[in-house]
Amino acid sequence: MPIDYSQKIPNNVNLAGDRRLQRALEQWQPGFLDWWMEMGPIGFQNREVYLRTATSVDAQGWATFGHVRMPEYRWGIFLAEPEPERKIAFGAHRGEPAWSEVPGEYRAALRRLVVTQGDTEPASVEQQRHLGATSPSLYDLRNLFQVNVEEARHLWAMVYLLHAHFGRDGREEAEALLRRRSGDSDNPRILGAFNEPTPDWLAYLMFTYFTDRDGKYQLASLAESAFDPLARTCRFMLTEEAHHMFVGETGVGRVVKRTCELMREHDTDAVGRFGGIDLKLIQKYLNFHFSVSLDLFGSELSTNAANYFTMGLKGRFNEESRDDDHRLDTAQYAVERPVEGRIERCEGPALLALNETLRDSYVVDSARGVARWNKIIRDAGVDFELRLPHRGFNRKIGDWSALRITPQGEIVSTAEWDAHAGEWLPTREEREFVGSLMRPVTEPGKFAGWIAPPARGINHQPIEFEYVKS
Ligand code: BYC
Ligand code: FE
Ligand code: FE
Repeated sequence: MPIDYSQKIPNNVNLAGDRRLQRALEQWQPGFLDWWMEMGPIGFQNREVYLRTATSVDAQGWATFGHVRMPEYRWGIFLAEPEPERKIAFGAHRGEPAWSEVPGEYRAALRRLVVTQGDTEPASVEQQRHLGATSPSLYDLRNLFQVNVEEARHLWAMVYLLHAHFGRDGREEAEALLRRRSGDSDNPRILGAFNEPTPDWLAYLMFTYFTDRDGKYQLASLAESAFDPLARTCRFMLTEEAHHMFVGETGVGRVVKRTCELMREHDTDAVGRFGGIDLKLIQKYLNFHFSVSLDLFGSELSTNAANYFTMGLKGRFNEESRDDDHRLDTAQYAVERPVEGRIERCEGPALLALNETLRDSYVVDSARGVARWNKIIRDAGVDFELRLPHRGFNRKIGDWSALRITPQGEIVSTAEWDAHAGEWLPTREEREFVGSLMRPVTEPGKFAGWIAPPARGINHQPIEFEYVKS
């Protein structure tokens, strides 16, 4: 079904054919817009931004680009096309037809997953709302806003499921999603990383590289769900997610490139006085955002994850291409864990290790972009290598959180950790320094001195295009 843009809420789920649901969502819509005006990007709500709007949901889907004011962005409900006769690919119900409704016995668990996923989306918009004031270019400003409107649409995606499939408690959860606030001590967002501030553009670029990538892996797991509406909505969200990670990978790459240029030009590692960000400091930001994002996968061994899998609610990354029984009745999986002061690989039931299995895929994927950043450094003739820290470093969730682990993966005492933390994570002074570089550049085609221009513009437009009109 094509997307119907004539409706108050654009959709491809024939909302007009279900008046009760349509009315309920139309009642939620003003609250959403209030939230967007209150917690969305500060200072740019009246500006025209060159945004992409989805106009089709197939994988090669094309999109329309044009200048729009963000509050007029057509947030809507877009599900990937159904797969005819789709069968459940894993768990106790493997081989049975996928569900179009929520089975009563799985309602609470499924609602929890949908709410947790939905909560991260507005949280990220809240975390990034003040960045517009210090954008390094109009190109970057536009990308920030593209990410923001799409994350807000991801909230719509989950709210649709709550309204359409979870009755009254679903509607209450949809309201609560508009009430929680990132970093609020009374009513915070659900997951840790989404309550951290995103104080500057380097933090934001790292966030879109590392934290949006958690989104990719979680959405891909939910895209396997036996609950077909969830699977289809996540499949479409993943096509939007690709751009968010592109912003992160190319953005950090451009910072790295600029730093290397300054290093060559001034023949020094310390580029701070020339308005750049030292590679060592980039490494510290990387350490922080990688470790915080690893926490988002949950504990190494998790009965929640095992239950979600067996129930058919949340699968593995690329579930169908895996060569096993897809039930994990007897399968084993090796997990790296701290055991009595040593780090060991322990075999255990694969079913319990699903969070770690997903984290493993994420770590491999994360390393690919780091390798591309290192190529930029090598090509500039600079002798330095960025590295992912050990997975136990700076963890707050799971087995590692009880210990202090260096980026190299050594177990150390709390005293030793505290003495060295400033070498591994950005210090307050360093964050202040990066903050001091964040001065807005608003002339089309111009870029702040700490970041290189991109290789090309958006949608074949030139780099000096007026991506955000004044
Ligand atoms: N912070 O069995 P465990 C995205 C809780 S990002 C706080 O280890 P489980 C995006 C947990 O709830 C993708 N609490 O965990 C990116 C549990 O509580 P109970 C978001 C945490 O349940 C950028 C207890 O600790 N999507 O889309 O297996 C921009 C023990 O938990 C945390 C999803 O997360 C934490 N980090 O797994 C915008 C998908 N971790 O039961 C958007 C849906 C764990 O003791 N969520 N806890 O009360 C899930 O699949 C699971 O909830 C999790 C946790 C993977 C997050
Ligand atoms: Fe999202
Ligand atoms: Fe995202």
